[in-house]
Amino acid sequence: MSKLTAFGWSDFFEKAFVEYRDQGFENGRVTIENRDCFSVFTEAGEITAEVAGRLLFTRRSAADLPKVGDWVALQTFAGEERAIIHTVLPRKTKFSRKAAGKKTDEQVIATNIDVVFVVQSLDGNFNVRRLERTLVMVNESGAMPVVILNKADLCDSVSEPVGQVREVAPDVKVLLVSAKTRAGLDKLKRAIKKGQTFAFIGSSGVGKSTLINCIVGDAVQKTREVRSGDSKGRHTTTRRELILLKKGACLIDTPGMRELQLWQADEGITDTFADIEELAGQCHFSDCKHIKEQKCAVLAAVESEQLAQKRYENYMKMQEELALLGEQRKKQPPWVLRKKERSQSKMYKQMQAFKRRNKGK
Ligand SMILES: Nc1nc2c(ncn2[C@@H]2O[C@H](COP(=O)(O)OP(=O)(O)OP(=O)(O)O)[C@@H](O)[C@H]2O)c(=O)[nH]1
Ligand SMILES: [Mg+2]
Ligand SMILES: [Zn+2]
Repeated sequence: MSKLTAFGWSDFFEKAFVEYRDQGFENGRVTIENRDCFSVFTEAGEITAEVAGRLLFTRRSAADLPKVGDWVALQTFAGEERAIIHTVLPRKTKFSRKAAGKKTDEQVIATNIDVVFVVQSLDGNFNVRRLERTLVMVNESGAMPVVILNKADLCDSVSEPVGQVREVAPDVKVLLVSAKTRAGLDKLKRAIKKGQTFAFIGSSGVGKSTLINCIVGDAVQKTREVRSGDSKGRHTTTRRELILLKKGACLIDTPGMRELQLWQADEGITDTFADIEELAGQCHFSDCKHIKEQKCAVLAAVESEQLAQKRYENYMKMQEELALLGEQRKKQPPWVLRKKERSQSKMYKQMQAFKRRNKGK
């Protein structure tokens, strides 16, 4: 197994990379994304890289720029630690959300993930509705979700939350763990396979970084006490980072996210709410919206309590959110956004300054 294969390189990427290899480019994986530069892991080790101007100006949106987890084609220079990222290779999976705030931009959190650990903690953070929402996003990403319920040591009746997860996600694996007492950690460690990439996602303070430290066996990630009283973390992890495990396999730590707004999640909803989608197929009207229509199988199931009211409401809320996102995006042509983004980029400003200086020469 080549070094890069242990960290996720596969035929999928090789096929796309061949033409670049022929042109003398090297392959590498983005481990850290900073404002203007990236850390990239290559056969020769970790290097710092910048994005090629051509890529910066031909991209359709910010989502096309390198993200943590991306495999890229690099131009390296003998004897130098710096490199230039020429191309981002096609992504196998992509975890996105709508950018926080009013913008209607896609924000790519991380890419080429095989398994997303959706972490919640049993100290007041546990929330089935948030779990449903996160599962929609993971299912949409193409990665496999696994639920981790951490801080089992702080909960007297663990079977209750576990049961609730099983109810909303019968096909998803649930790991009950405590990073503090180390209960369940063996199972978690066994789930981490060589050559695969695992991302940890969940609110601040649930213990993502602590779990990663347990797996690595070293304090590679900073962790911090949650505020007593409201179970809220303090956003200790501030950037996404891909961590290479000695045995092969990659872990991606992410900062706890306050908002998880959906980004294009039709398939994610279909997968996560398969029960409701199936019921919808039995509605009398094929375009039934399940709001007040006659002979609506979904409403009938809520009525008979076969479908939990709260689950139905959460489903409807997400459908509405997606419809709204679609409308807002239609109103805002893509070039408007692109122009705004470009005018803010450092490289763009430098280029403008260069042009001004050379004017009239
Ligand atoms: N009681 C208990 N505390 C835990 C457990 N796991 C983690 N903690 C504590 O929870 C606090 C927050 O843990 P972190 O690992 O920093 O949380 P995080 O999810 O990485 O948070 P952000 O980086 O802010 O997103 C730390 O004080 C940990 O010691 C656990 O299983 N039981
Ligand atoms: Mg953290
Ligand atoms: Zn209906």
